[in-house]
Amino acid sequence: MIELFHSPKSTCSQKVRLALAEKGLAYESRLIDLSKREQHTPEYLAINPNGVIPSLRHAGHAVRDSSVICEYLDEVFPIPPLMSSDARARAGVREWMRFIEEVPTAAIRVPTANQMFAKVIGAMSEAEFEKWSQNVSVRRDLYLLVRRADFGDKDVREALAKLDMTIRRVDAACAKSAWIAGDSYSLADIGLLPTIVRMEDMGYAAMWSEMPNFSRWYMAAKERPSFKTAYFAGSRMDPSYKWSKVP
Ligand SMILES: N[C@@H](CCC(=O)N[C@@H](CS)C(=O)NCC(=O)O)C(=O)O
Repeated sequence: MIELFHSPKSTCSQKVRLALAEKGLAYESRLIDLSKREQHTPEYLAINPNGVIPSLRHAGHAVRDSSVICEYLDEVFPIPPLMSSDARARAGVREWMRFIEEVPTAAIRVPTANQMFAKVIGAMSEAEFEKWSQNVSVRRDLYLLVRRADFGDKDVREALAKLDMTIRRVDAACAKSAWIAGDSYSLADIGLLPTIVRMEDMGYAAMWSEMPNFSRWYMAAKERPSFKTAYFAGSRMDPSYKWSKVP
């Protein structure tokens, strides 16, 4: 049995849902409400000590981190493959995965945080913030940044420059192949897709309007049946979405 601890709008959860859907795997959904800090409950921290989602439990064994989970699923359920059988091609996919984790995945958190929780976190007293940020050691840096009085435009601009660099690299890669890391849809495509969907939902689609290869890649990725399954109702960011109260 596969259990997935996730939330509809979490981009990292979306990655794993895309991989599960590509494999045609059913799972028990364990929803974690981030606004209620359910990621910090002792029960959840026992599954994932980082206090982040997603986590997967397969036959009672916990696997954490979206990319690790995706690779685990690909190894345990190899058909259809999301990695090549050739070691060099696999290295190519992994190079993209690491780049995607380090650059665009980190960058998208800045405009997301700015839009979703800057107001709430910025308005917290020191004591409220300390209470709220308990157990979030892996995200504390971002939250501290968000608390800075001038958090906003400059940080978002820097993040968008990294996202722009990513889009350009993908556009160049997709001039040579159908998908990011070759002619098969792979974990590299899955790794990037949720970031781009989030960008579209935040109104940044104009950034790739002049990039035909990138645009073709994005359209083809959204046309796969796995997209509809992974992005069930409520998974996209509502443009008017704002956290309205201190969680
Ligand atoms: N490297 C981790 C990062 C997971 C992560 O940051 N998850 C976010 C949601 S996309 C989260 O749980 N945030 C909770 C929080 O910031 O407290 C992965 O890919 O699974």
